[in-house]
Amino acid sequence: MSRLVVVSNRIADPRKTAAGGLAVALAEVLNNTGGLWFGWSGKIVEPAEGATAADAPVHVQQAGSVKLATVDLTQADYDAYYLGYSNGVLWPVFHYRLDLADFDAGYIAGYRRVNQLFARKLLALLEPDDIIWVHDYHLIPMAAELRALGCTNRIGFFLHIPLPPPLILAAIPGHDWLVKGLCSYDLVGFQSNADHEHFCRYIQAEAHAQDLGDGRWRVFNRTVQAGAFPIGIDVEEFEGLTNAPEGREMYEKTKAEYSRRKLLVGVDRLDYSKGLPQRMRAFRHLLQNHPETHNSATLIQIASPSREDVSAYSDILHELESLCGSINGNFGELDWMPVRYMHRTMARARLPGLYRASRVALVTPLRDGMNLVAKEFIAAQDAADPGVLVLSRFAGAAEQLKEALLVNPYDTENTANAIHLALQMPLDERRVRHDALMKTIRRYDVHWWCDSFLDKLGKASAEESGTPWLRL
Ligand code: GDG
Repeated sequence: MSRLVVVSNRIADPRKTAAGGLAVALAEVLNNTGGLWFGWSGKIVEPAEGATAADAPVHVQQAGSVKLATVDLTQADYDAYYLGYSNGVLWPVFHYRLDLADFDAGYIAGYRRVNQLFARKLLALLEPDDIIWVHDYHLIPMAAELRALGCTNRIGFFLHIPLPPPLILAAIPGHDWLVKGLCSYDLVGFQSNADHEHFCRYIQAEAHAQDLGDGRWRVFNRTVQAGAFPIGIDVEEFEGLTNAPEGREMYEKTKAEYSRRKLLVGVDRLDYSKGLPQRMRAFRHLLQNHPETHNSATLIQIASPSREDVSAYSDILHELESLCGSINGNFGELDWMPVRYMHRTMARARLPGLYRASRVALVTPLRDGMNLVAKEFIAAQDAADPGVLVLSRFAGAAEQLKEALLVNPYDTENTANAIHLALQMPLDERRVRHDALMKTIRRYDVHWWCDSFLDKLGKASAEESGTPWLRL
């Protein structure tokens, strides 16, 4: 069996439970193959005198049978590659937010420099038979940079965030360079059929790609395969967390504390893609138009701090704080606060208890690759008395989770009505919906995601993908 090499911007120590389902799933495959996980160390370190960023050492550490290898970044590289191009250009545009993109011409060079640095450092650690799996928007040009150094290993890529329609993608200066980078992989995976379709439409319209069938394309003089591989969660691991002492304790405490109310829950990174102000407006609309919800419904919103050094994030923080404050000010009573908002990260072991104690989950991003919170909420429910998922139609998860209450988060009134419906949904209907949702998340769990992607990548013929490798 070939060794698996995972490459991502940040790596997680798979032995730590806080790492989450994705790290756990990747760790399982990495463990089986004695694999390697490569990425940024998370540290910013300036080169020693006389050295350059290219001399950065690789830190190697053994975590069980998995090898973790990381590289530090300089401040200039971090600013251009991470803050600038990845999170100032790709993140907003891929989430359809051209208005928030900062197309500073200097960023792209830093983005490319770090991808080249990673490629050079990784190459030295590779064995001929390794299968390489690169993750996410920070590292789109990795395969092309590895190819340029002579790497002939099989390389796959998975995009965790959405891919926008061709005309939005084409607004990025150098979009053709990025897509050429994608086409240097042997297999490119997307979260949803919609994202996959955007890729196909782009390469047909802009690069005259020829459809070879079965997701394979002839483009830029080579063959690339693409498909949708919706990511899932480790359902069993999450059920285990729900029934573990900390999960149960959180559940009991929350149930007791809110015994007179129905709880609604939102758990998101504080990010403009997650639609938090729109969600608060919908909740306010509910309170305005359904007085019976006063004193009886409480929304707990966890907004975990995220990318606080990117400026668009402080705007969303202030908007959210002001909305929560005004809702509580206008509707709250001495013994009832409609919104409990926490700008903190909650321990992972406590999340399932909070989900289980909640009657309704609000997962209403304006755009999301998948959204794992939706799946975690389903997995944490008591099947005999389950809660209801209100889900944005613009989350990748909406393609799979048809039995949720699907909403358009831009439509305040309809979202408020869906929340109202969810709060009142009879037990029979909640059970039927939950049962169907549970079947879907069990079938398409994180192991299915890993296995189906790696199976396809393993079968993608390196010979067929062919040379010459694309030079970016
Ligand atoms: C990207 C894509 C795609 C959140 N707050 C806390 C906390 N979380 C955990 C959740 C969940 C994860 O973080 C968030 O996952 P999402 O899927 O919602 O979103 P992104 O972080 O934006 O991830 C997304 C994902 O990649 C995977 O491909 O689904 O579309 O944007 O697991 O539980 N965890 C803890 N405390 C918190 O306060 N411990």
